[in-house]
Amino acid sequence: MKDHSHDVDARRRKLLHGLAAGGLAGTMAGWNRSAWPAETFNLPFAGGERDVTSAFPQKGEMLLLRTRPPLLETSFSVFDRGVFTPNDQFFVRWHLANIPTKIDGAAFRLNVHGQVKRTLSLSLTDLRTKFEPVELAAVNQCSGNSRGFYGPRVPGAQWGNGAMGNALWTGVRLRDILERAGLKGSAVHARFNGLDAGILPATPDFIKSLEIDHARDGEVMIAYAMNGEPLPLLNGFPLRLVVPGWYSTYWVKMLNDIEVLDHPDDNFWMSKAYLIPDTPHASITPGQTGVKMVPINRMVPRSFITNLTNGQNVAAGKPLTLRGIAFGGDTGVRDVSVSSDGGATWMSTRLGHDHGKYSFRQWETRVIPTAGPMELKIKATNTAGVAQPDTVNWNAAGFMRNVVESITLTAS
Ligand SMILES: Nc1nc2c(c(=O)[nH]1)N[C@H]1C(S)=C(S)[C@@H](COP(=O)(O)O)O[C@H]1N2
Ligand SMILES: [Mo]
Repeated sequence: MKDHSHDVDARRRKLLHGLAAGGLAGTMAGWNRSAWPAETFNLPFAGGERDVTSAFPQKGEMLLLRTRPPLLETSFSVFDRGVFTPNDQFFVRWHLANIPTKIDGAAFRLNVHGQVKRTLSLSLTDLRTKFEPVELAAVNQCSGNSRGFYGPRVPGAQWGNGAMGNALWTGVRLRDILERAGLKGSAVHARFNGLDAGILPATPDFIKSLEIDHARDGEVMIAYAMNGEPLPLLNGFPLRLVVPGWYSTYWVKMLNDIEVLDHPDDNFWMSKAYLIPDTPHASITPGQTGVKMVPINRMVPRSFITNLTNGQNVAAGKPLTLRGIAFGGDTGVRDVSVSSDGGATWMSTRLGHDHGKYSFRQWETRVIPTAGPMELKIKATNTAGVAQPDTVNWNAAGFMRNVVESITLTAS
């Protein structure tokens, strides 16, 4: 199986050098450059036509959902090329339009305040030299990934399956930062804010919080690098929160402020937005009311076929390689199984290298198609025994879709 881990290793060796040399400034030069899209691409649902753009700084070809604030989707074919998603094709999602277009890394400070014994104002050099560096492969997935596939349709960014990506994140443990500041006994939540803001003062600033025990679990990290390079500006240069196993709404980008609170955070983005039904698979029937809502949290398992697309013709009677990626959500992948008879029987696939429990994991198998249509299904089960649901899980916000995927091929 092909794997990007070697490229990542090579880039990682260059990382410290790179950060010392050019890595201390992020710039969005070219932000306003207009470029005619070379082509369009059709996501497989109504209204799924997208321009393919390479007009965004530090980004290669991306599917354009919205220009400002940017929503850029990763072409699904990228996920067939390896287990790590290249930075220049990593999806982009911002809520607020006022995003700094240039950040001076030398002047940048991360401030830590609130229910702490010592307030901190840390430079990027402080972070790289005064704290132990840590590395973790983890999937960053938007809560609304795959929303465009829902019926009934739901409002919000009409993503295909490309509002996700897997990267090797380098940074420091949030726990170490909080320990340096010294938490007071009154600490309840840690609240994270980035440099972006709304155009109008009335727009609620994008701020997210974690319970303090989660914040100091030793896994949540503040990343200054992604796949061995400084973060692209649009993915949060110079720092972003990485909350392994949790939806990326918590992964605050351009992070410059941490406030430790003595009460649960009930700001707009915690108490009004990003809520899910407190039901199995966060699923309700359309129109259902009176459901208890809770903040979205841990991810759930998913798996995808990456080397074949729906409707493709294949040769009958010859071995056909099936290949793809899976992730376990908030824990590792235990099994990825394939069905070539529409779900009646299942067969385990061979799993690729394990880059850690929060990473994409590749899988591969072979089938011998018989002539005619063949419905392929792919199902992941995580190490906690949680499997993808066989029927669509639906809610009004279009969050947490993780139904078993299926594609139909024709063998002749
Ligand atoms: N500062 C800031 N951080 C943010 C957001 C934002 O709007 N502002 N959006 C969040 C959401 S909803 C998503 S899906 C991810 C997207 O991360 P990416 O753009 O690096 O792929 O960023 C998260 N962090
Ligand atoms: Mo998101």
